Amino acid sequence: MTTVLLTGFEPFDNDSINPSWEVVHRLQGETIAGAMVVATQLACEFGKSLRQLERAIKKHQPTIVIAVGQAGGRTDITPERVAINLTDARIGDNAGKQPTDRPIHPQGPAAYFSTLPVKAMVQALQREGLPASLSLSAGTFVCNHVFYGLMAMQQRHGVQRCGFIHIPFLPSQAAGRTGAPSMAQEDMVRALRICVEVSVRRKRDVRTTGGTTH
Ligand code: PCA
Repeated sequence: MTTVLLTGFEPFDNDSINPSWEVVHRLQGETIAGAMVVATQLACEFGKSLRQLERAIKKHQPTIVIAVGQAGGRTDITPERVAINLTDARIGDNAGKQPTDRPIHPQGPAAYFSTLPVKAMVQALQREGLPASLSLSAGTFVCNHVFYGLMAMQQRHGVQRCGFIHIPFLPSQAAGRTGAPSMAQEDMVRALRICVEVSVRRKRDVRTTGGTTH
Protein backbone atom coordinates (compact mmCIF):
# COMPACT_ATOMS: atom_id res chain seq x y z
CA MET A 1 0.00 0.00 0.00
CA THR A 2 1.21 3.49 -0.81
CA THR A 3 2.13 5.55 2.23
CA VAL A 4 1.93 9.33 2.37
CA LEU A 5 3.91 10.97 5.17
CA LEU A 6 2.59 14.33 6.31
CA THR A 7 4.55 16.49 8.72
CA GLY A 8 3.45 19.50 10.76
CA PHE A 9 5.38 21.72 13.16
CA GLU A 10 5.13 22.39 16.85
CA PRO A 11 4.18 25.98 17.79
CA PHE A 12 6.86 28.69 17.54
CA ASP A 13 7.31 32.45 18.03
CA ASN A 14 5.28 32.52 21.28
CA ASP A 15 2.21 30.91 19.73
CA SER A 16 0.45 28.10 21.59
CA ILE A 17 -0.71 26.27 18.47
CA ASN A 18 0.60 25.69 14.97
CA PRO A 19 -2.09 25.17 12.30
CA SER A 20 0.17 22.79 10.39
CA TRP A 21 0.09 20.22 13.17
CA GLU A 22 -3.56 20.92 14.06
CA VAL A 23 -4.53 20.08 10.49
CA VAL A 24 -2.04 17.31 9.65
CA HIS A 25 -2.74 15.20 12.75
CA ARG A 26 -6.42 15.10 11.78
CA LEU A 27 -5.50 13.12 8.66
CA GLN A 28 -3.41 10.55 10.53
CA GLY A 29 -4.67 7.03 9.74
CA GLU A 30 -6.98 8.06 6.88
CA THR A 31 -6.93 6.24 3.57
CA ILE A 32 -6.97 8.75 0.71
CA ALA A 33 -7.08 7.59 -2.92
CA GLY A 34 -5.96 4.17 -1.71
CA ALA A 35 -2.96 5.54 0.17
CA MET A 36 -2.40 5.39 3.91
CA VAL A 37 -1.64 8.67 5.64
CA VAL A 38 0.79 8.90 8.53
CA ALA A 39 1.47 12.16 10.37
CA THR A 40 4.55 13.23 12.32
CA GLN A 41 5.25 16.38 14.28
CA LEU A 42 8.56 18.17 13.77
CA ALA A 43 10.32 20.49 16.19
CA CYS A 44 10.65 24.09 15.05
CA GLU A 45 14.43 23.78 15.32
CA PHE A 46 17.20 23.82 12.77
CA GLY A 47 18.93 20.45 12.58
CA LYS A 48 16.62 18.56 14.95
CA SER A 49 13.62 18.94 12.58
CA LEU A 50 15.55 17.30 9.74
CA ARG A 51 16.77 14.46 11.94
CA GLN A 52 13.18 13.80 13.00
CA LEU A 53 12.04 13.94 9.37
CA GLU A 54 14.68 11.46 8.25
CA ARG A 55 13.77 9.10 11.10
CA ALA A 56 10.09 9.22 10.09
CA ILE A 57 10.96 8.54 6.45
CA LYS A 58 13.11 5.54 7.43
CA LYS A 59 10.32 4.21 9.64
CA HIS A 60 7.38 4.64 7.26
CA GLN A 61 9.12 4.29 3.85
CA PRO A 62 6.65 6.69 2.23
CA THR A 63 6.13 7.07 -1.51
CA ILE A 64 5.10 10.69 -1.02
CA VAL A 65 6.11 13.23 1.64
CA ILE A 66 4.29 16.51 2.13
CA ALA A 67 5.71 18.81 4.80
CA VAL A 68 3.34 21.51 6.02
CA GLY A 69 4.06 24.73 7.90
CA GLN A 70 2.40 27.92 9.10
CA ALA A 71 2.77 31.07 7.03
CA GLY A 72 1.09 33.71 9.18
CA GLY A 73 -0.26 36.56 7.06
CA ARG A 74 -0.94 34.49 3.95
CA THR A 75 -4.52 34.29 2.74
CA ASP A 76 -4.18 31.08 0.70
CA ILE A 77 -3.11 27.47 0.87
CA THR A 78 0.25 27.80 -0.89
CA PRO A 79 2.15 24.85 -2.34
CA GLU A 80 5.80 25.92 -2.53
CA ARG A 81 7.71 25.56 -5.78
CA VAL A 82 11.29 26.23 -4.67
CA ALA A 83 13.50 25.38 -1.68
CA ILE A 84 16.68 27.46 -1.44
CA ASN A 85 20.03 26.58 0.09
CA LEU A 86 19.98 29.48 2.53
CA THR A 87 19.09 30.12 6.15
CA ASP A 88 18.66 33.67 7.42
CA ALA A 89 16.53 33.55 10.56
CA ARG A 90 14.54 36.67 11.50
CA ILE A 91 13.76 35.13 14.90
CA GLY A 92 15.34 32.38 17.00
CA ASP A 93 14.12 28.82 16.54
CA ASN A 94 12.64 26.97 19.54
CA ALA A 95 16.16 26.22 20.82
CA GLY A 96 17.20 29.87 20.48
CA LYS A 97 19.37 29.35 17.41
CA GLN A 98 19.28 32.18 14.89
CA PRO A 99 21.68 31.53 12.00
CA THR A 100 22.35 34.28 9.49
CA ASP A 101 23.30 33.75 5.84
CA ARG A 102 24.22 30.08 6.14
CA PRO A 103 23.81 27.38 3.52
CA ILE A 104 21.77 24.35 4.58
CA HIS A 105 24.15 21.97 2.76
CA PRO A 106 27.47 23.72 1.94
CA GLN A 107 28.05 21.43 -1.08
CA GLY A 108 24.42 21.35 -2.21
CA PRO A 109 22.78 23.05 -5.19
CA ALA A 110 21.43 26.58 -4.78
CA ALA A 111 17.86 25.33 -4.98
CA TYR A 112 15.56 22.36 -5.48
CA PHE A 113 12.15 22.38 -7.12
CA SER A 114 9.23 20.60 -5.48
CA THR A 115 8.48 17.24 -7.09
CA LEU A 116 4.81 17.44 -6.08
CA PRO A 117 2.20 18.30 -8.75
CA VAL A 118 1.88 21.82 -7.32
CA LYS A 119 -0.13 23.38 -10.15
CA ALA A 120 -2.59 20.49 -10.20
CA MET A 121 -3.01 20.93 -6.45
CA VAL A 122 -3.81 24.63 -6.81
CA GLN A 123 -6.30 23.90 -9.61
CA ALA A 124 -8.03 21.19 -7.59
CA LEU A 125 -8.24 23.39 -4.50
CA GLN A 126 -9.69 26.32 -6.42
CA ARG A 127 -12.25 24.04 -8.08
CA GLU A 128 -13.38 22.96 -4.64
CA GLY A 129 -13.83 26.58 -3.64
CA LEU A 130 -10.71 26.87 -1.51
CA PRO A 131 -8.31 29.85 -1.74
CA ALA A 132 -5.02 28.55 -3.14
CA SER A 133 -2.05 29.86 -5.08
CA LEU A 134 1.52 28.89 -5.90
CA SER A 135 4.35 30.32 -3.82
CA LEU A 136 7.87 30.97 -5.05
CA SER A 137 9.43 31.31 -1.61
CA ALA A 138 9.18 29.23 1.53
CA GLY A 139 11.21 31.91 3.34
CA THR A 140 14.62 31.41 4.97
CA PHE A 141 13.59 29.96 8.33
CA VAL A 142 12.87 26.41 9.58
CA CYS A 143 10.23 25.62 6.93
CA ASN A 144 12.61 26.27 4.05
CA HIS A 145 15.31 24.34 5.95
CA VAL A 146 13.02 21.30 6.21
CA PHE A 147 11.84 21.69 2.59
CA TYR A 148 15.42 21.87 1.27
CA GLY A 149 16.60 19.01 3.49
CA LEU A 150 13.63 16.90 2.37
CA MET A 151 14.41 17.44 -1.30
CA ALA A 152 18.07 16.62 -0.66
CA MET A 153 17.15 13.25 0.90
CA GLN A 154 14.40 12.31 -1.59
CA GLN A 155 16.45 9.97 -3.80
CA ARG A 156 18.42 8.40 -0.97
CA HIS A 157 15.18 7.14 0.59
CA GLY A 158 13.33 6.19 -2.59
CA VAL A 159 10.66 8.87 -2.11
CA GLN A 160 8.87 9.43 -5.42
CA ARG A 161 7.34 12.86 -4.84
CA CYS A 162 7.81 15.39 -2.07
CA GLY A 163 7.56 19.04 -1.22
CA PHE A 164 6.13 21.66 1.07
CA ILE A 165 2.84 23.49 1.60
CA HIS A 166 2.42 26.64 3.70
CA ILE A 167 -0.97 27.31 5.27
CA PRO A 168 -2.51 30.41 6.90
CA PHE A 169 -3.28 31.11 10.56
CA LEU A 170 -6.29 29.51 12.21
CA PRO A 171 -9.07 31.96 13.17
CA SER A 172 -8.14 31.68 16.88
CA GLN A 173 -4.63 32.93 16.04
CA ALA A 174 -5.92 35.80 13.92
CA ALA A 175 -8.24 36.84 16.76
CA GLY A 176 -5.33 38.37 18.63
CA ARG A 177 -3.83 40.01 15.54
CA THR A 178 -6.11 42.65 14.11
CA GLY A 179 -6.39 42.41 10.34
CA ALA A 180 -4.56 39.09 10.00
CA PRO A 181 -6.10 36.65 7.52
CA SER A 182 -7.03 33.12 8.59
CA MET A 183 -8.73 29.96 7.37
CA ALA A 184 -11.07 27.61 9.25
CA GLN A 185 -9.57 24.33 10.40
CA GLU A 186 -12.19 22.26 8.55
CA ASP A 187 -11.37 24.02 5.29
CA MET A 188 -7.66 23.42 5.79
CA VAL A 189 -8.23 19.73 6.60
CA ARG A 190 -10.31 19.45 3.42
CA ALA A 191 -7.60 21.27 1.47
CA LEU A 192 -4.85 18.96 2.62
CA ARG A 193 -6.98 15.92 1.87
CA ILE A 194 -7.30 17.24 -1.69
CA CYS A 195 -3.54 17.87 -1.90
CA VAL A 196 -2.83 14.29 -0.79
CA GLU A 197 -5.31 12.92 -3.31
CA VAL A 198 -3.83 14.91 -6.19
CA SER A 199 -0.29 13.94 -5.24
CA VAL A 200 -1.23 10.24 -5.14
CA ARG A 201 -3.10 10.31 -8.45
CA ARG A 202 -0.75 12.52 -10.47
CA LYS A 203 2.87 11.57 -11.14
CA ARG A 204 3.30 14.68 -13.30
CA ASP A 205 2.07 18.19 -12.91
CA VAL A 206 -0.45 19.80 -15.26
CA ARG A 207 0.85 22.02 -18.03
CA THR A 208 -0.72 25.36 -17.37
CA THR A 209 0.55 28.88 -16.82
CA GLY A 210 1.10 29.71 -13.18
CA GLY A 211 3.96 32.15 -13.10
CA THR A 212 4.14 35.74 -12.00
CA THR A 213 5.59 38.90 -13.56
CA HIS A 214 7.16 40.15 -10.35
N1 PCA B 1 6.46 27.99 10.01
C1 PCA B 1 7.81 28.47 10.09
C2 PCA B 1 8.57 27.41 10.81
C3 PCA B 1 7.55 26.50 11.41
C4 PCA B 1 6.29 26.89 10.79
O1 PCA B 1 5.21 26.31 10.93
C5 PCA B 1 8.38 28.86 8.73
O2 PCA B 1 7.62 29.22 7.82
O3 PCA B 1 9.60 28.79 8.55
